[in-house]
Amino acid sequence: MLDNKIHYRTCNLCEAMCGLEITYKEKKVISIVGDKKDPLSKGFICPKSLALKDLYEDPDRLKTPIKRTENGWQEISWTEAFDEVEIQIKKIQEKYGNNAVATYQGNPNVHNVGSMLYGGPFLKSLKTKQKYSATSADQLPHHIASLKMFGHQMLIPIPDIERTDYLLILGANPGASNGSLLTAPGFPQKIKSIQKRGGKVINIDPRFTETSKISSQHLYINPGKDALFLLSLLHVIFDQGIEEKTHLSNYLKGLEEIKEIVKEYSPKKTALLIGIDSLEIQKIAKDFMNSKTAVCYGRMGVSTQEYGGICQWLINVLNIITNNMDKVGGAMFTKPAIDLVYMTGIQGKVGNFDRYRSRVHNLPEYSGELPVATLADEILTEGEGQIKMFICTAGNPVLSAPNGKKMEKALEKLDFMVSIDIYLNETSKYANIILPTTNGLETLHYDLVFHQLAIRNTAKLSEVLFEKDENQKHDWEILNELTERITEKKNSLTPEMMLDNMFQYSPYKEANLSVNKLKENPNGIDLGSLQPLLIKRIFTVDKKINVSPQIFIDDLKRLDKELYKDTKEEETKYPFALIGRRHLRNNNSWMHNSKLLMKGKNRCTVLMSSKDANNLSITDHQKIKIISNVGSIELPVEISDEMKEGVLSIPHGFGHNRNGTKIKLAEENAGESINDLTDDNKIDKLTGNANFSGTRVKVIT
Ligand SMILES: Nc1nc2c(c(=O)[nH]1)N[C@H]1C(S)=C(S)[C@@H](COP(=O)(O)OP(=O)(O)OC[C@H]3O[C@@H](n4cnc5c(=O)[nH]c(N)nc54)[C@H](O)[C@@H]3O)O[C@H]1N2
Ligand SMILES: Nc1nc2c(c(=O)[nH]1)N[C@H]1C(S)=C(S)[C@@H](COP(=O)(O)OP(=O)(O)OC[C@H]3O[C@@H](n4cnc5c(=O)[nH]c(N)nc54)[C@H](O)[C@@H]3O)O[C@H]1N2
Ligand code: SF4
Ligand SMILES: [Mo]
Repeated sequence: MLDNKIHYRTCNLCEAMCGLEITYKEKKVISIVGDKKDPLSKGFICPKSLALKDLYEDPDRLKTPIKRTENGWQEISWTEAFDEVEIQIKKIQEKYGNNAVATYQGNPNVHNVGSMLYGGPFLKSLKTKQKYSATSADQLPHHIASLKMFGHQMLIPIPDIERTDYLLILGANPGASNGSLLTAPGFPQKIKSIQKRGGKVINIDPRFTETSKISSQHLYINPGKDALFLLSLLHVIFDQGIEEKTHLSNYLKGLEEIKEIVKEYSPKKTALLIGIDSLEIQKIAKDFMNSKTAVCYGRMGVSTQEYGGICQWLINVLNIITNNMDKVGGAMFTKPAIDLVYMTGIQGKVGNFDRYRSRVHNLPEYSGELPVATLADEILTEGEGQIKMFICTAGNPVLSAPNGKKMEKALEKLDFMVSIDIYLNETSKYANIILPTTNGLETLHYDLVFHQLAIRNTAKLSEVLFEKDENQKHDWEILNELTERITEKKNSLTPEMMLDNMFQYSPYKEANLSVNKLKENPNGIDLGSLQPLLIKRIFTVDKKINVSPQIFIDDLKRLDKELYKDTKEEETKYPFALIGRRHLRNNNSWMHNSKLLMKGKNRCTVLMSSKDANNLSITDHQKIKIISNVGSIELPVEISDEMKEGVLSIPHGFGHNRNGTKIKLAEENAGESINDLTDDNKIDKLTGNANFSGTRVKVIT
């Protein structure tokens, strides 16, 4: 009889980086609990981590490359698969040019060290401008704000939620999402701790969410109006007068400009549009500025708005002018063990914006990629530069990109498609070849991205728990093989060797970090709390923090023109504004095949306020049709006074009712996809980010 063994690792399913203690025997997980010795998470976990066992054991997971033939899917050898992909890339690029091959990198790439290290060289080898990722359906505005203000796309301020006295949360629901661009395992407990310390947490959301429930105060806002709300907060704060000199004062430029601009946005003028009383706006502004420390945090719900860029810019401005930027208890910057921001910053690799534009819709490039909202049209629109081949890595754009039905039409039209994925799902079913990868417990993990975004500096390496089967490949092995075949150059570095190279540049010299040292410390190593450090890292050309970048100032003209326009006609035709929602036991589109997570009642419902339901004589659980200008879906209603009147909510990531997939449990809990309603032509015109929040819809009973 073999004994039970213990394995420590970081959960890589969401951004929280919780430490896990896994008891196992041979190749069987016996239990997963929180690792109390993990210096970041200190024992916290959520129910999703337990699904790592389901993922490992899932009979639907692909383990061998498969090829779509006239007689259905056929298993093929890795050599045959790589040969065919190589031939197709070369053939199509030769015939139509490099840009005829497009790529899309989905969310799990950033949670996978192999994909992070080998994805870049692979994309580079293709020499194509048609690169896409989930970034432009998510956090793109954060990057543009950081690039334009601080001079580096990844210099993203992290709210110091463990030390702040006042946390203002807009468009984020850490109570369900566990936090994003803010790695803070146990976020909900931290919200409660702020209040226990005598501080306040204010939550602004069109829905009374899991986060609202534990906040000191929740205020309903009309979807899409946060830019106006932020402008009005700044109006009140400048009006009160702030002269205090800060450690950043000598490094700021553009203060006078923003001060002048916000004069136009008094709460009296904006309150009605925002849906928050002007006295409340004034109170929040004054409390924010008078708190010893305060920080404003805005995520998905504000990034994916029509003015997502303006929102993320103004959030930074608010934190700066109230003397809360780069300050304990305010918005801070990290110094991780592998300090990618610093390493790239000193080399001048800070990111780019708008060097060129997309072919069909003239949308701006961001650091070599184009907005995913235009991907389908780039495939469908004929002419020079049309996409003919598509390589999708750990992505499910049929369910995650706006206007999923159009995406399906586009994928059908391709000459060739490859998916690097663990499932035959709504997107990969359009591939000619699927290259399956290892996942979770079968992988080595070091978080290159989320240590960069965490509330505390720590370092942790997770070793492989269960060795992969002989025929399986890691993401990095697939990406590396493809890169070698295209470039005809051999790369024999493993992820461990690359990590060791990077540790040599670690700012923690005295800690002597290396792969081996981290293997000896499987719970992780604490490197201390965040410290002010921005001045040494301002990467703008003039070494100033730009409080009023011209692109945002210019974009305010669009806001002025559009936000005050008469929308009665549209609102009569489509009386409801639609928003999304996350659930603790969902993970975007791909974890609905886990038995453990699918327990409980149907989650893919439309939330509607009782007043709206009464007006339309809709009863609880009644199935209704929801219609937008791009499509319609049918779902049961859940009457819920969490919702603001006139606003509906549907979770994203469902819609597993498409034929030809192999995800049995997900198919049985199919739901419908909200992105069959969202419009690919609705974007933040400044950044190109998808605009999901506030999609106009009507309902038919
Ligand atoms: N309406 C609406 N749309 C949204 C959102 C929203 O809130 N509302 N959210 C947006 C956001 S924030 C994001 S990040 C995107 C996500 O968009 P995507 O990244 O396109 O979608 P995911 O659902 O994360 O799909 C991940 C894919 O990776 C596969 N996979 C999982 N693990 C691995 C692995 O280890 N290796 C490989 N190779 N494949 C793997 C899964 O099977 C799945 O096919 O969706 C966006 N879309
Ligand atoms: N359980 C779970 N956790 C996840 C994920 C998941 O799918 N499930 N996905 C992961 C990913 S990829 C990401 S990016 C993060 C996202 O993490 P969060 O940003 O916390 O995402 P959401 O939970 O979608 O929260 C967005 C909030 O914005 C609100 N909102 C919508 N429109 C507006 C608006 O116009 N104004 C304001 N003020 N609020 C608005 C919504 O009601 C919602 O409460 O979560 C990550 N964690
Ligand atoms: S919060 Fe995120 S990282 Fe932590 S256990 Fe849950 S899924 Fe894993
Ligand atoms: Mo995301």
